[in-house]
Amino acid sequence: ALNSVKSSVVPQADLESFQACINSSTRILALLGAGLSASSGLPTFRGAGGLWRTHDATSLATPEAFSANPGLVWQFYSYRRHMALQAKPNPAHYALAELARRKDGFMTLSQNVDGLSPRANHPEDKLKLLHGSLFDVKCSDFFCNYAEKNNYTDPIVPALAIPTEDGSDPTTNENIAKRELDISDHNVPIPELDHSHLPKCPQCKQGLLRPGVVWFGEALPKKVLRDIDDWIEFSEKIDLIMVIGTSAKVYPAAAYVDEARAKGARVAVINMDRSHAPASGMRQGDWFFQGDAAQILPEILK
Ligand code: BV8
Repeated sequence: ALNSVKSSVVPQADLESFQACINSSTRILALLGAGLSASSGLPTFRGAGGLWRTHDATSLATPEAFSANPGLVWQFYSYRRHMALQAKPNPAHYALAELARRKDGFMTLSQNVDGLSPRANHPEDKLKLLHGSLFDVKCSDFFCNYAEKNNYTDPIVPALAIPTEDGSDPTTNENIAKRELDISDHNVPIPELDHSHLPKCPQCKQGLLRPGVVWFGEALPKKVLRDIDDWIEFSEKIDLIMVIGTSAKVYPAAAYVDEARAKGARVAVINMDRSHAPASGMRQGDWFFQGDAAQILPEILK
């Protein structure tokens, strides 16, 4: 019989040793970052995509930015909701969902808020969203517990549709399409939106709604942290952690790499940038698959 078709993106030896490891593993973790969705057209945080107009994305992803200028922060998130809705899961999202279906002891920890893993039908019980989702919204008033999941209204309020020059209705399809161009144009001025135009909490009628994501300086969802700690505690040994498309700079998410190592895990990094190994470096027996996750994952997980 003919040799198996040579893999197009990864060295054969690495492919074979990795696939042997996957097949013999019973407990596997995956830590996902923005690089997983790069091929779906969504910009990453650092590197070129880390800018929205003239703002550094991480400076907008804070409670301080929201209380100082909720209109600006909502325009940033409305843009990301819009882009994520236009994007499609790529072959890597589907390959991970497939692995989650066939491997009982596989758990996915995603830092991504773009909703693409859920849209790739990733089994819900095998997917922990560490930083929430662009499509969850909640009340920003400390004393109100209003929260809503799967809010896909785009734009979430008419005012977040960038006004048109000719004053026509900005929420029509052609104007929304045009808005997409304007938003990516760094020169289009960001209109000042005051609170009255922003989404209001339907429960307490006081607070503004905010995106249901975890901002810098905010705690990750307690239930998510508990579920992950239980999964790790329950694991006698963890065989492998895949670190996919993440600069692994954000904590506590990045700490799961060392937690897995502490339970015996080998590490497989899938990243475009050879220099983006986890902080604790690479060890004997680890893998580094350099390139686009959307090409590499279907290859190494088949
Ligand atoms: C907390 C949701 C405490 C929002 C995000 C000093 C000062 C202040 C805080 C800190 C500090 N030091 C540490 C902290 C804590 C801070 C932190 O870690 N800061 C870092 C920057 C140093 N962490 C926090 O604040 C966390 N909370 O600590 O709270 C606490 C505890 C109890 C009670 C109260 C408080 C909260 C962190 C969560 C922040 N929210 N997102 C939003 O999305 O808008 S994090 C944000 O960064 C995204 O979730 C993103 O996923 C995450 C990490 O980025 P990456 O996913 O790795 O993306 P990045 O662009 O960096 O990298 C992309 C990678 O892909 C690159 O390696 C690239 O090479 C690669 N790539 C590109 N293309 C491809 C590819 N790979 C493969 N294929 C490709 N095609």
